[in-house]
Amino acid sequence: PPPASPITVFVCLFSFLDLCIIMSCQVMMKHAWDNYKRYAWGLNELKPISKQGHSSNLFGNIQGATIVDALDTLYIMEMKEEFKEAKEWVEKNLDFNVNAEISVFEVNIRFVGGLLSAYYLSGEEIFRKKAVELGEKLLPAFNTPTGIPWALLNIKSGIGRNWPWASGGSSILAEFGTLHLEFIHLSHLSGNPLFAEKVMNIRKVLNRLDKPEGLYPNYLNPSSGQWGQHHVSIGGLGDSFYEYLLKAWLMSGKTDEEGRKMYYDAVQAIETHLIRKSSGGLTYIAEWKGGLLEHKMGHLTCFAGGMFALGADGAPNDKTGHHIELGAEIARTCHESYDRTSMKLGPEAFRFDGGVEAIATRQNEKYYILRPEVIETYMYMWRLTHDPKYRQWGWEAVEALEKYCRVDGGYSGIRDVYNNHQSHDDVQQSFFLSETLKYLYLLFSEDDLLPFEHWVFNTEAHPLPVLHKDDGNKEENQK
Ligand code: DMJ
Repeated sequence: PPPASPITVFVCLFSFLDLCIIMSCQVMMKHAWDNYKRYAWGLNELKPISKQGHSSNLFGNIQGATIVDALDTLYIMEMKEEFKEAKEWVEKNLDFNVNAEISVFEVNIRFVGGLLSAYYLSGEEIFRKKAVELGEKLLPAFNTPTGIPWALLNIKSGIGRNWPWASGGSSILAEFGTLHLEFIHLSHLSGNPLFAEKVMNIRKVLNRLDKPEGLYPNYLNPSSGQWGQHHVSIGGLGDSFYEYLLKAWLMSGKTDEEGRKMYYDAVQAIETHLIRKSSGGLTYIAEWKGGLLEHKMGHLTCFAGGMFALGADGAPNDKTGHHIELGAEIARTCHESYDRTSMKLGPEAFRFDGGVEAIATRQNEKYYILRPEVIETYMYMWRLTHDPKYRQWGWEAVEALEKYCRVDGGYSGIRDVYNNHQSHDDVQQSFFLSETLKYLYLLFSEDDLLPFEHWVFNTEAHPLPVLHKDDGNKEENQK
C-alpha cells in the first residue's frame, strides 16, 4: 500500500490510482526532505539512522548538496514552502569561496545542473547568478595540455589533478564527457562563450583519436591525449558520456549533427561488441576489457534502456523500432535484477556467468544505495510506449523502497538486497531526492509535465530547456 497520510488514504480509497501514486511520491519527498532539514540542514547529505549530517569528499567543503539537488524536485512537486526555504538557504549560505578540492563532475551535475534547472523553472535570478559563479570556478580544471579537464580541482588555488587510482594518470570518460549540457547553458545564460568552447574542444580531442573497434575506453590521459587502459563500460566510468552525446543533439533542437553522429556510431559499436543475450533470453550490456567481455552489468548501466528509447526517433537506417525494442529489453533485464532479489530492489551489479542470470554473486555487489537508473528507464519507456507494465514496475519499486529503505529518520540504502534481515548503510544520497523520487513522480504524471520536446534531463535528472537557434536573439530582443 502507499504510505499513509490522511489525504493519500482518501484519494486512494476513491481509487484515482495515478493521482494516489503521485501523492505518495510527494509524501516520500516530504519524509526525505523534512528529515534532512531536521537533522542535517545545510550539510551535504543525511545519515538517516544516526540522524546527523553526512559529508562526502566529492564536494570538498562546498555545503548543501541535498538542498541544491532537491530544488527542482520540490518545484515540480509543488512543494512551495520547502522550495522557498531552500531558495533562502541558497541566497544566504551557498558559498563557493572555499578552499576545497572537489570532483568537477559531481559538482557540475549536482550543483551547476541543480542551479540551472531551478533558474529555468522558477525564473529566480539568484540561481542563474550562482550557477555562472560556480561554472567560472570550474574553468581552471581545463588547464591541461589537451584541454581534457582534471577530475579533481581545488577551487581556491585552481590546481587540478586526477584520481590516484585512474589508469596511467587518466581523466575519466564519464566525468569529462558529462559537462556538455551544463556548459552550453552556462554560455547561453552568461554570454561568455568560454564554457561552450571548453566542451567543444573535448569533442575535438575525442574525434582525433583512434577508437578500438569504434569503442571509447574509459581512461584518457589529459597530458598526452592518449587512451589509458582499454576498458569500455556503459555503466560506471563510461555511462553518461554516451547519454550526453544524445542529449547534446536533442538539446540543440537537433542541430548538433556532430553529437548525433558520435552517439549513433557509438551505439552501433556497443551493439556489436558489448550487447549480448543470455541463454535465458535476457539482453544485457557487458563490459569490455581489451577485447575480452566481462558478463556483468551494473545498476548504473540500466539507464541505457531509457537512453536507447529516447534516441530511437532519430536512429539512422529505419532503426527506430529496433532502438525502442533494445530499450524495452534492457528495461526487462533490469526489472529481473530487481525481481530476483528478496527485497525487490536491484543490486549494484549483476552477472550472467557461472550459471546465474541477472543476479549478484559477489558480496560486495549486493548493495542498493537508492539509485535511480532502473526507475529512470521505466519513466522513459512509459513516456515513449505507454505500456502499463512500466508503471506497474515503478509501483513495485515504491513498495520496496517503503518497506526496506524508509526509516524514521529518512531513507537509507541497503547493504544486501538478497537478505531480508535489513542492514542499512545509513546514507540518504542526494540523488534520491533529485532523481529517484523525481523519476517516480514523472512516471505517474501526464506527459505534458516537462515534455521531451522542450526539456532534456541532465544525468542528475535536472531538466534543462531545449535551445533553439534563435533563442539567443529572442532574449536579446526582449532586453
Ligand atoms: C548520479 O549522481 C548520476 O545519475 C550519475 O550519472 C551516476 N550516479 C548517480 C546515481 O546513481
